[in-house]
Amino acid sequence: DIGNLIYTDLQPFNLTGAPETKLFLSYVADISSDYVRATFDRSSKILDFHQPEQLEEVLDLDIPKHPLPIDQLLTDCKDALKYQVKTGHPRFMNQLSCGIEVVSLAGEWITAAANTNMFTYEIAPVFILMEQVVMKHMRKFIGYTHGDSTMAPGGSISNLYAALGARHTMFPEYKQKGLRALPGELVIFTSCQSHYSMKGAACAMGLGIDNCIEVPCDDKWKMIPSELDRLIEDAKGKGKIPFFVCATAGTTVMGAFDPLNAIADVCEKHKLWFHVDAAWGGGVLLSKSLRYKMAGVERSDSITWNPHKLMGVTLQCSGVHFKKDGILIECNQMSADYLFQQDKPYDVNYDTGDKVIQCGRHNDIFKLWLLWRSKGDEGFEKHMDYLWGLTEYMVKKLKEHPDKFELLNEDPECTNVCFWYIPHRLRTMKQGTERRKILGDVQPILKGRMMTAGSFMIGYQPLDPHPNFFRNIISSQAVKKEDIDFMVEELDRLGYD
Ligand code: ABU
Repeated sequence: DIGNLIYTDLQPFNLTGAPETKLFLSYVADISSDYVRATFDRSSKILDFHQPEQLEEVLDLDIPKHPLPIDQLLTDCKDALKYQVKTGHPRFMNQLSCGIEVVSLAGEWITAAANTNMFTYEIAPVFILMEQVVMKHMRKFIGYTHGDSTMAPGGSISNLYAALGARHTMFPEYKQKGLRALPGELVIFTSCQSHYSMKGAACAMGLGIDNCIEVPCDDKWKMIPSELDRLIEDAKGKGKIPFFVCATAGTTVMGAFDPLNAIADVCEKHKLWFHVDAAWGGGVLLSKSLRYKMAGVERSDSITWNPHKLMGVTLQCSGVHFKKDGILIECNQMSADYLFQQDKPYDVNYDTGDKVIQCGRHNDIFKLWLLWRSKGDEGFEKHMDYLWGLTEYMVKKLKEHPDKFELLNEDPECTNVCFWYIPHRLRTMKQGTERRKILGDVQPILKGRMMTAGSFMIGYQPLDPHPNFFRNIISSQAVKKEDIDFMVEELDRLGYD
């Protein structure tokens, strides 16, 4: 029994503490495995919802003055998971990243044990090589024959890297001189349905939100290329300097794919950098029957693609890929002598840390590599096709009940199914502003009820001009048709009145 021991009884403090250390870690692994088992148990709740002040009461979060015994630490581990939302539960369809793939989880465990930093080959030799192999493999799916890539902490930062690379290509002097090197105001173009990170990039880069121009979309939420062309001309007419166009492959709310070939034509005409934010939709590239949605992606200069979304890799796992090699290092290199010595006993091109604006970089590759090894390309193709099959099933189910569900995207391009649940009292109410207002008020109430019940979770949001509606995401391999059936029935049970 190790319950009364404290941290100094374990390694590295106690040099003879290997057996106790192993036992402690095996208990922790058991807690984690039990949590995974409960996650996949459909009879378990997704969450035990507490308001923040209630949760503060039931949890002991204080940092003590004196060491706590191992038993308490094990209880702390259990408690942390007890109130956590089971994002891998088959009925959790709330975010773009749902589900837990156990091979990827195992990868995350090993990653933590290796506890290294991805900035140099010196301290992460295997993982650096692994990253190069996987990034090259991803670039092959994109259609880049050469190029360079880096993993980054999330899609927003990946998009920022793309914009930084574009600016550097156009104005290399910016790196030394900053704003003084620019002949005028730089402008980014992105669709009105795109992720807010492009606005964030415009802020972070000193352009300002006003210089992140939103291009109107058509009735399928896709960027209109002729509008892009018009807005570029308009910006030029005002003396501004367009430099970057972001197309979206899988918009956050509706899952729309922008027409990449037509946007590429506009970019070529104006000689602008063409970036594709495929943080969400990138997984379609792995399926022969789905990759047509991103036709033209090979014409892009850069692309963001998050394996922690459709590919189901444990959070977080994101990357940005460039068609041309050398941009990341030229743009971001600071040559810190203490880290990136040029006279190391190996080829220092393998020290990838100077390609990014971060210094410390988490190892996000092992879990992706291990998962990809487990499935092969073939397994990932099946994985994508499965998600799309379930999405079709869900749309069919909702269409069977037109009195209860009103679909916003009747033919979803991605796995986002957007709809209103219509409570009984509204079913006979005539269409109009009043009904739409009530409908918009009802969805958050219903969301609150599902969180209290803990039976399933889906997200909601308004999207101009539409009031609040649900966005159901299918991105987990755990979801089955029975979960869709359950959701349809449960929405009606919780929201009927
Ligand atoms: N763009 C980050 C993910 C947002 C979502 O899960 O809905």
